[in-house]
Amino acid sequence: MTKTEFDQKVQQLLKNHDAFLSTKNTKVEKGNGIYQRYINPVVTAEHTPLIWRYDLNYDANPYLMERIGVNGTFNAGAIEHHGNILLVVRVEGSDRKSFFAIAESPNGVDNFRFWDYPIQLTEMPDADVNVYDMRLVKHEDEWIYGLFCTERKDTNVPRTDTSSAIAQCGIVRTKDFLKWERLPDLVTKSPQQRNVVLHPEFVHGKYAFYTRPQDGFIEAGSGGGIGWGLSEKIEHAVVESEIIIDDRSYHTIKEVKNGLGPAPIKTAKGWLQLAHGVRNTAAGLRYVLYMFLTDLKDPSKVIARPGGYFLAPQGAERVGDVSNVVFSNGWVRRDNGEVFVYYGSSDTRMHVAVSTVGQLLDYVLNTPEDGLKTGPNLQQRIQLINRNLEKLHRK
Ligand code: M1P
Repeated sequence: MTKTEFDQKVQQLLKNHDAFLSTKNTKVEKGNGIYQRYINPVVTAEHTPLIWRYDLNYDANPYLMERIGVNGTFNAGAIEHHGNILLVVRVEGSDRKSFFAIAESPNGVDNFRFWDYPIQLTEMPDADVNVYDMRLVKHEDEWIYGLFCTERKDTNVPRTDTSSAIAQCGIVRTKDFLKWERLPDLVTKSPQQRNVVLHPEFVHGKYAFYTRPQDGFIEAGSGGGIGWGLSEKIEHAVVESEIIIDDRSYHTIKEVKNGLGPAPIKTAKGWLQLAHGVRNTAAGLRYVLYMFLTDLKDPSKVIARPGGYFLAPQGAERVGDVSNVVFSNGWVRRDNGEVFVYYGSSDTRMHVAVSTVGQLLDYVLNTPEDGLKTGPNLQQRIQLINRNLEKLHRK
């Protein structure tokens, strides 16, 4: 390739990429009345800037190769900022390492464009091996916090065990999304912590955390469930004791494990909570999203538990690097009551489903609770059928 051809090809690449980023997204026509999915994923590996992947200099890259690949973009934290939607996306390189980067959209459903530079976290003395799944929350102390999973090698295992890892909760804060202050990792009694979320308000004058204590990196062991604990400070956050507010249980969508998603949304009737539940199957783990409502004054008290899942992987969402997974750690409530639920599918790409506070409250308050057995759950359905047959004058 001559230099002229190279330059023309670069221009074409940039043009094609811009056209791709500008693609309009449209609602999936068929909905369930609870939320509306969108046809296209909102952020994919292809959305990442070309300057992150290609070396655009002829002398250094005469074949115009992709130098450093991106494998996936998923599990993003979300927030509204100056009227736009910001996603702090988990970007996974082809080297398996994740980092955080901000993608911004004017409408929250398409035209997401990454900022030029990814977020560069300050390293702690015990450096992160991998970081992922940031939950953003605008706290009443006026900082915007990002809580994320920091993963390091478990060094207390035989040398031949090259997989065991320890997950803990890293904490950063910002006011402008440009400067990020790293605080010491959260300290709890659990050997493993993932899916930790900061509650947006003080509770009894303290910082309140949703946790997920586990024995193992993958297995819940004697731990598991969504936990809750308070800390005096955020600068050296310590949760001395955790209570489980939403347990995993046999023959439910959260039999194997569960974990909170994004920070809850405050409504007149309680805190709307979104979480993921995991069950095992012959085809491997299946991750779905579910919801519940907690008390306004005591956010650790569950006051409504709709049975079953809220959103499960569907169609193309079911396939990816870790198939049969949906995972959400970001949602945004807009001033008009709309709620944009961002979710990653199969640890590969990001999607949005749009609902409203009214719909979500109706869903959590009126969906019957799981009776935990076929008998009572079938009775719930029979009652629904009876009501409908009466309405249709067939009974
Ligand atoms: O691979 C599925 C998900 O697995 C983990 O979730 P959990 O801690 O509940 O098992 C996380 O690594 C998450 O990022 C991932 O999507």
